[in-house]
Order: sequence, then C-alpha cells, then structure tokens
Amino acid sequence: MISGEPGVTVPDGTLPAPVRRELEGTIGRLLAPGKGLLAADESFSTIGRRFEQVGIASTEASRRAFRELLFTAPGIGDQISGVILFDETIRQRASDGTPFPRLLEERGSVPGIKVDLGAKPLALAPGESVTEGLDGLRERLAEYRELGARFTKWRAVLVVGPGLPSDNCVSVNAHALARFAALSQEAGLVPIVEPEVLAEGDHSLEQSYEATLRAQRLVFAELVAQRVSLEHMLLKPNMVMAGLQHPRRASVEEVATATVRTLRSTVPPAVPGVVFLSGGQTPTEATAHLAAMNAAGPHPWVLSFSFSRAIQDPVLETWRGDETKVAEAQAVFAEHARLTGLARRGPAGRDVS
Ligand code: 5MM
Repeated sequence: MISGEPGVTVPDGTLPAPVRRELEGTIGRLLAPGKGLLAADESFSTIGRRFEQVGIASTEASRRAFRELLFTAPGIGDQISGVILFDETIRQRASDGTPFPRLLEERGSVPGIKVDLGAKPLALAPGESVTEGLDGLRERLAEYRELGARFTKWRAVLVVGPGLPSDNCVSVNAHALARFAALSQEAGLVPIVEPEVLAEGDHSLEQSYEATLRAQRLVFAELVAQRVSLEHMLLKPNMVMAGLQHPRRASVEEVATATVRTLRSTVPPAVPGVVFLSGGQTPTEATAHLAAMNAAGPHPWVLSFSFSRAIQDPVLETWRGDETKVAEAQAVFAEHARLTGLARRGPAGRDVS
C-alpha cells in the first residue's frame, strides 16, 4: 500500500517496490524530453527487404555494420532515448569489441529488445495473423536482461479490410500482448505493447479509426485482466490514417485529431507514454503528425516516437553499404532524429523525467 492524501491508502499492485522503482527509472529515461526511440529490431526477412531496396546483400556482417553506423552516430544519446534491438543484434559487438547494449548505455540510450517471434497465420482466419513467442518467454527475458536489455517490445499485426480485423484476431492478439507485458514487468523490463493496425490497404481513415479503437479497447481490457501495471508500460500504436493505397490522403489535422481521439477513448491516464510507430509514412509526414498531436495537448500521456522506417530509410539510402558514406549517413540520421525530437514539443504537459 502507498500513502496518498493523509489518511488515505491505495493498493499499488502486485509488483514489488524495487521492481516498480526500476521500471519507473527506465520509463523516465525513455520518455526524456525531446528524445524518442529508434526501432532497430528488424527481423531477418524485414531487413533483407529493406537492404534489397538499396542494393545491399543482407549478411551478418552487413547487418552489423549498419547497426554500428546507427549506434555510433555522434550525439545519438542526445536524441535517441532507447533503441529496440533484434535477437541477433543484442549479441553483436561494435568493431572495437564493445557489445552493442553496452555501447548504447555508454552513449546514453537504453537498450531494449523485441521478444516476439513474429506474426504467424491465424488458424481458420484467412489473411489474419497472431504473434507468437510466449513459450519459454520467461527464460528468454532473463537472458535478455543479462545481455543488458531494460525494456521489451511485442508487436501484433491487424489488417483492415472487409470484415477485418475479426473479433477473434483482435482478441487473441490482445491476450498475447497482455501475457507478454505481465512477464516483462515480472522480469523488471518495461513492456512496449504494440498493437499495429496496418496502413497497407485502401481503407478509409474512418475504418482505421474504428479498427484502432477496437484493438486498443481490447488490449487495455486484457492488460487490466492480467494485472499488468499500466503505470509501468508504454503503448506503441499506429497513427490513425487512411490506407497507403487509399485515393485521398487525410490532412495532418485529420490524422492528429483522429489519433488523439482513439487515445482519449482507450488509453487510461495511468499510462505514462505513447510512442508511435511510423507505419510506412515518410519522415516528414510522421514528424508532422506527431508535432500536431503534441500541439493539441497537453495530454495525460507523453506522446513520443518509436520509429523505424521514418528515421532509418533516409540513412539507408545515403549509406547503401558504402564504407566511405558512413559519416554522411550518420549526419542524416542525426538530423532526422533531431527533427523528430522537435515534434515532441507541445504545451507543457506531463513530465515523467
Ligand atoms: C522494425 O520493424 C519492426 C517489425 O519488425 P519485423 O516485422 O521484422 O519483426 C516493427 O515492430 C517496428 O518496430 C515498428 O513497426 C516501427 O516501425 P515503423 O517502420 O512502422 O516505424
């Protein structure tokens, strides 16, 4: 029990006090003003696709070189509060032999890890998926902690289409997200809960809004049912947008308004922060949307970013696997991270640091 007003005590959940303190410390670092997260957790197939687009062969060496380029970018810790790593990456080292998690800590970014094993076809639900990876997760979390991770991420994928996402798909993914979050908190790792309503498709903004609302409602119902401490987690949602193949792009204001409405309707104020994915938006779009949402504040949660493509794409295009372009690509990275960090500014709101 903790004391609130004199004479009032409220239950403070099931997490032991030292674990709560550690999770709060990590969250404070991840949500530090002006900074956000870099999602560098592409699995083999995803990074293979991204590399192929710029003519780079995906090998252990090329993946390591690209991640080293990102993690050694001058000033990374001034702009990137945390980096989500992939299983291969958390075990790799910089050229000087420093393990990547230690390198990031030394530079002021918290190392984290994607712990799901990917979205797999959901039985009897054509076109839909369920994210796997719960078996043995407690043991894997203990190992990742040993390797230096201080937060975790799990992504569920929801497709919008006629009759989709199905209630069944939303439900099984919400259940898995909550199981992952509970196990992470138990291990002293801050869970980042990512129910992604995909932007791929020709659906309208209204359909994206409805699917996002439904997904987030159920995710929070499951989180509460499974005793996850809402104060010790972060949500990583999509922004509400028309599908990338929809003929009309919504305005920045429309996206910001619709996205903030879904948050207000579904995310309890106990949640300290929301770190958006970029979902195929250009860096300019993703940054403009985040800035507009923050300008519409103050909000009960910190609104920040956890972008992969919207930060990395221009860096990859500059680098293209060319050793002589490393410094130039790092400068592009620093500039994009700086501009994205500026989008975190808004009216004075919640401060968790
Ligand atoms: C980096 O991409 C992550 C998913 O990777 P896999 O599909 O290979 O497992 C993804 O979860 C990412 O962290 C988020 O979607 C954010 O990335 P974007 O590109 O949407 O900002």
